[in-house]
Amino acid sequence: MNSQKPILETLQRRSTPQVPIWLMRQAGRYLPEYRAVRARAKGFLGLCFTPELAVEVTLQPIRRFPLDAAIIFSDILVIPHALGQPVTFEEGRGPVLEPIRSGDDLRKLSLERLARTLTPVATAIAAVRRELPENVALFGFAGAPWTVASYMVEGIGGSDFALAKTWAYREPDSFNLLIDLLVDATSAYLVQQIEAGAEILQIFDSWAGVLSPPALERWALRPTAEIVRRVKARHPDIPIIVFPRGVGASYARYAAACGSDGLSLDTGVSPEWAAAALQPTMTVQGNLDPLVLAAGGSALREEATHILERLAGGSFIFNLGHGILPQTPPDHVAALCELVHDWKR
Ligand code: 1CP
Repeated sequence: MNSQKPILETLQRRSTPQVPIWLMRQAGRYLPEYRAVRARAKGFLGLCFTPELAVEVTLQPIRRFPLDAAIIFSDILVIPHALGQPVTFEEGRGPVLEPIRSGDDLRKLSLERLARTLTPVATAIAAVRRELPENVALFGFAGAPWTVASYMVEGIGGSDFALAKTWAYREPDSFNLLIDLLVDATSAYLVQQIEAGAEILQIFDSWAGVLSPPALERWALRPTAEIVRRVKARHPDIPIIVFPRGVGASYARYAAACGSDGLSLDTGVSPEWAAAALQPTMTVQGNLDPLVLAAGGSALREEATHILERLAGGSFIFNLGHGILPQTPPDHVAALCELVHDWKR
């Protein structure tokens, strides 16, 4: 049934004639048609929770480029919102949350309204599935507990994580209650996405790389592995890709212990190393520098070729090492898709 979808074939470790490609954050501000829809939505969460609009922006990059997958338009911070934590998205500033800082604050959160609040995402997933070309697969996604917790505790992104880490180091038992709550919420939400029609999942741990190896094991790897285990217990045939950004040599720990089918590599991972250390047991995805895509020209051709030469011989999905940047010219995305699909294995 899925045999025409190269990404699903790849995740079953079968070789396809063309190297499949999709791009993290492929829907977004670099597309003028996204900015137009965003301008008429009631805020960013209004865009995520209005199925008609979420479907439209999910399909925009698919209409423009020969990508092998769509990813449902939403955000990792819909989970804190659905648990009852106020979240807003401010123009030019990114997400802002009313922070939770202690075990006491956790009492404000509840799983009770989770599935109902997130139903519009499921509705959008079902609608996208009806519209996608038959060779294009649909990703569902969520953030990993550590990354989502770090936004919940810090209140903003891109901080130094001092508050989240201090809580984790000083009061691991109460921090663990937050992580466990996120494991429950995220597992349930991912199952909901599969049952609505998601064919692959990606779990984003964008801030895994700030943790020491023991903290990584406890707060990032183990909770992520538990989510993978729970989702696979219900839906063993749905492939899962994990993106533990910035973890360096600990990618090998993820390959050994997180139970996913694929790993998404950040830009700093050497493709030679990934081919030797990860690809024998995992599908790997990555890892072009988003700034190379924004720059274009000969740098784009050289860097993309460097990655393809080293990884396209094994189980491989072309992607970026992190999300596409708003200043990226859409023409560069078209050129990259062509280069990847023309690659002769
Ligand atoms: O106003 C806007 O339009 C805001 C920009 C924006 C967009 C387009 C945000 C706010 N979220 C999104 C969509 C989004 N976020 C997707 C959609 C699907 C696609 O890929 O096309 C996905 C998968 C995400 C995931 C996400 N959100 C991550 C994980 C991936 C990553 O980039 O590391 C993270 C960390 C977030 C938090 C977030 N939401 C939005 C912003 C600007 C951020 C990052 C803030 C920060 O830098 O800390």
